[in-house]
Amino acid sequence: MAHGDTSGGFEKSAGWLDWYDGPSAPTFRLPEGAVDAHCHVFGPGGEFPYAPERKYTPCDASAEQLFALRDHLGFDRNVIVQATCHGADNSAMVDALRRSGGRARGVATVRRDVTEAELAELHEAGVRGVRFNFVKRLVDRVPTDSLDEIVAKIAPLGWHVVIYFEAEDLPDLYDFFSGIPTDIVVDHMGRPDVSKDPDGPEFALFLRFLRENPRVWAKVSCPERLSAQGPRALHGERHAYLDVVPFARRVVEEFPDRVLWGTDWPHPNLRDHMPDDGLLVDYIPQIATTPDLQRRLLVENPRRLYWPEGE
Ligand code: 0GY
Repeated sequence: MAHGDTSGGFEKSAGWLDWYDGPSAPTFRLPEGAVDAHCHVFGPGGEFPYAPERKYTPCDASAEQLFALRDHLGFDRNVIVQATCHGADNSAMVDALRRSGGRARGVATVRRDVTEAELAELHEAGVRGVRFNFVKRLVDRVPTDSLDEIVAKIAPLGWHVVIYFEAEDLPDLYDFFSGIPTDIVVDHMGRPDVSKDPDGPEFALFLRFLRENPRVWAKVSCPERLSAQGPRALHGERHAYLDVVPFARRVVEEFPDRVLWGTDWPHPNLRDHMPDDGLLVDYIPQIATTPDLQRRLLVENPRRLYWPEGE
């Protein structure tokens, strides 16, 4: 399979950018044992067909390609998150977990009729969480009505819930999310509008959500997706996405034990630019400014959540 192909007779969505082949070597040296806590695998479509209800068809991005990126950037482990283009068929993600030699854990998407046996199989493969997508462009229906039922099934396994939503929807969903009884991980800081003031009411609500709910964690990931400025380098060629920094840095500094970071490779649905993953790694020391914060963000926190049993 060549880079940028989509196999299995599927046609890649128009305007879809291929993931960046040949990422640069980061200048920032990741701490030993670092975890890329948000990334995906796509297909290959010929082996793991894309879901009929998908809102986009990506180019293939295989487990081998993900593991090559992991080694190139200097990560030790991955958390592979189920993406909507595979719906509730977790087989590509599970296959990647099984090939990882224990170096990947997963977050699945399941339907309300998932059985105990299916959950046990996912657990055995390395799944430790279930994802609910509230971003309206990505799903036919937001999963408000199925969430409670699914959470009742996964809670006994010690799994957590991953939620993806946009900042403008948090006021309506605040109470609903606050009632989830498990740990909750929010993708990409709840997608703040970074053209707004980090001290303004919209981001203040997100910070309040974290303050009032000690079981809520945040991924301070995806500057490339949130940035209005883009990868423009302002203070030296390896500093990019500066408009996102004040948001992410604030979350890291106030909640250093409840933050995670991931590349989001292979970066679905980006139409303006495709990030160089080496440059994304160099973004990390701008938001986690000391070795202690970096170790918590990249090693201790993800390991506590995904490898609580230790090595
Ligand atoms: C991400 C972001 C996006 C897509 C998905 O599951 C998905 O399809 O999460 C997006 O389009 O913002 O984290 O991969």
